[in-house]
Parts: sequence; structure tokens; C-alpha cells
Amino acid sequence: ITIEKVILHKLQMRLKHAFTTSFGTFQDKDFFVVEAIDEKGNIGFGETVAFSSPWYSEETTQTNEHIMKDFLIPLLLKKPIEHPDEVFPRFSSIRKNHMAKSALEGAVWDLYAKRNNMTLAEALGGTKKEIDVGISIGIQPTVKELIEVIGKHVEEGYKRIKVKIKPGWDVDVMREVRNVFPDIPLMVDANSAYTLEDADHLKQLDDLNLMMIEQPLAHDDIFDHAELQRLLKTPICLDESIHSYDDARRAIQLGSAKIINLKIGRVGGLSESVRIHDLCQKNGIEVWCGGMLEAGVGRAHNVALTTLKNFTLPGDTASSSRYWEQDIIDPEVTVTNGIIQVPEKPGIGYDINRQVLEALTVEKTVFNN
Ligand code: OSB
Ligand code: MG
Repeated sequence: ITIEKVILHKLQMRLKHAFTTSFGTFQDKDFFVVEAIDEKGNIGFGETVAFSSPWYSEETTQTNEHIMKDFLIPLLLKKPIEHPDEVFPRFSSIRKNHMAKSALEGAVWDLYAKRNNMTLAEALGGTKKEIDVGISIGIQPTVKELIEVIGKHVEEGYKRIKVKIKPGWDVDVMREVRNVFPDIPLMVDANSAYTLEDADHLKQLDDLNLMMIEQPLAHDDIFDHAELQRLLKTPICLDESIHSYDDARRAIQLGSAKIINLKIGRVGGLSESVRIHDLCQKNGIEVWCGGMLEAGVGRAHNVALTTLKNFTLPGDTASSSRYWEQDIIDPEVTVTNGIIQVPEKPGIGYDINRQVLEALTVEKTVFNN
């Protein structure tokens, strides 16, 4: 495969509803759609998932741009590849910057699948024809509103509800939620808002029959999480702390988590995601596919990855319409009774809606081989 051309489309999109987590409120998303074109004219798409501010990880839309333009794209165009598994190693002289790497690698994976006339899911070794999804609900102004929002999504059929928590919006709130919804699959995500000193407080969540507590402690910790997991009955799920195969291996060995939220961008791409998925499967660690409030291209990559066997728990890939007035793919991702039908067309399986893409594009840069 010779990559002849890479086009970076910089997009600005506004979420229908602001999304609030323990570190702040967020509504506007700017990011890149990566378009890669090979010597036969096949086209693959990827999407950067960093935000404009470095609150989730150190990457931002601007660092993604810098790293892709000045380092990664030249490495990708330098010589042909046989298989997308070679892309992440090709980038090994550049430290971290996993979201920048992942967007380019994702475009190559899509292109590779299309060249071989197979779905991205098949190319990755995925077998599921439909996938189960849940939904992640941001911090709401009042408990009453939270309960209303949850009720609406339960009615829509989402397979589990994830509620964002932070100090002052946690145990009491979740107790009320559990009282109103005694049987729904329910979990919480703290986005690193606590420390080990909060262990006694968090222990109260053990009474609420939660599927898991996602990332309660520091974004760069796996040691304290192991201590906390020993104190809690509820499984801990790691998100922010797992950036690589080796992070996952060490966390598993330490007992820092029983579940891992896999995000393609956070670990540097699909090839690394598959490796971590396989490692977890061997070690009895369940995985599910997280979200970064993606537009359609990122959403399509999440759907394809989730077709792998050890994605045993519902992911965060909710319907396009939950986030966007209009998504950049056609058809949009739709969820019916908490299920997404995996598309059967080659590659990511959804077409790019060029008209919408153009309308949302604020800048376009072309790189030729
Ligand atoms: O922690 O999983 C997270 C959104 C932005 C950044 C981090 C997270 C989230 C979500 C929502 O929980 C995921 C989604 O709906 O795409
Ligand atoms: Mg999370």
C-alpha cells in the first residue's frame, strides 16, 4: 500500500447538549477528519479524538495537528506498507501522542479493508453482527433532571446507564437513582476526581449494585487503584490510566482493575486496541469500548472494534443523533433497543456525507507523497 495523499479536514461541531464531567463543561468540538488515499484511488478515513483543552489527556486538537503535520504524515508517506499493523511501529520514534497516531492509523485501516473488499470489523478479526451499547450521562444541574434524562434513555433501550460523578455529586445522588431504577445496569465514572483518602466514602457505592466504578483515582495511577480495588466489592474499570499494552499488562498484574474501557485514540490505534483486547481476554479482564464524543468517523471505528469477542460489556457508542444535529456520515449511527447493526459495506461501512463535511470544515490541508 502506497499512501499517495493525506488530507486533513479541520472541523468544528457543536454538541446538541453540553456535556459536564468532574473537570468541566464542554460543548464545542474541533477535530480533524483524516482522509488517506492510496495509489489505486482507495480512500480511508480516520478521526482525531483529542479536545481543544488538555483536560482528559495532554493531547489537544492543536497538538494533534502539529504532530501529524510535522512528524507523522512524513513518516507515513515515506515508504509503502504491507499491513496497517506496521503503522504504529512506523511511528515509534515519536513518543506518545497516541490520538494523533491513531487518527492516521485508523484511516489506513479503513483503506486497507476497502482495498480487500472487507468490512473493517472483519479486517480486525471481529465476528459480531450487532453490538450492545449503553450511554454516558454528564453531571446534571439537579437530581430530578438526572432521573428524567436516565428515564428517557432507559426507555430508548440503552443497555446500561453510566453516570458521571464528582465529590458532592456521588453517593447520595446514586442512591436516589438506584431507588428510582432498582434493576437497570448502572455504573459511574469519576474521571479521576478522587484520592485514596476517599476510600471510605467510595465504599458506600458498594451497596448500590453498580456494574463498575470507572477511573476513580488519578489519571496516571495504577498503584492506588490496586489498593482501592482490594477495599471495594464493586469492580474498578480503568480509562485514563491505560495508554498502552504495557499499561494494561501492569494494571492486570497489580490488580488495579477488573475491567478496561478501551478507547482507540488513547492507546494509539486499532492494532494496539486489538492487542490489549487479546491480552485482557487471556487474563479474564472484560473490556468495553469507550467514547470521546466522536463524530461519525470515530463512531464507525468504535463500532468495528466492538465486534471483537471480548467486548462483553455495552460500550459508550450512543446514536449519532444523541450528540449531533447532523453527523458527517451517511447513514448516521442508529441505536435500536440498545443495539447497533454492524454495517456490511467494506471499510468503516458508512459513507462520508461530503456535503455536511464541507459545511463543517474550517480548514483543509493536503499532503502529497
Ligand atoms: O471518561 O469516558 C469518559 C466523554 C469525554 C471524555 C471522556 C469520557 C467521556 C464520556 C462520554 O464518558 C463518552 C461518549 O459518549 O462518547
Ligand atoms: Mg471515562
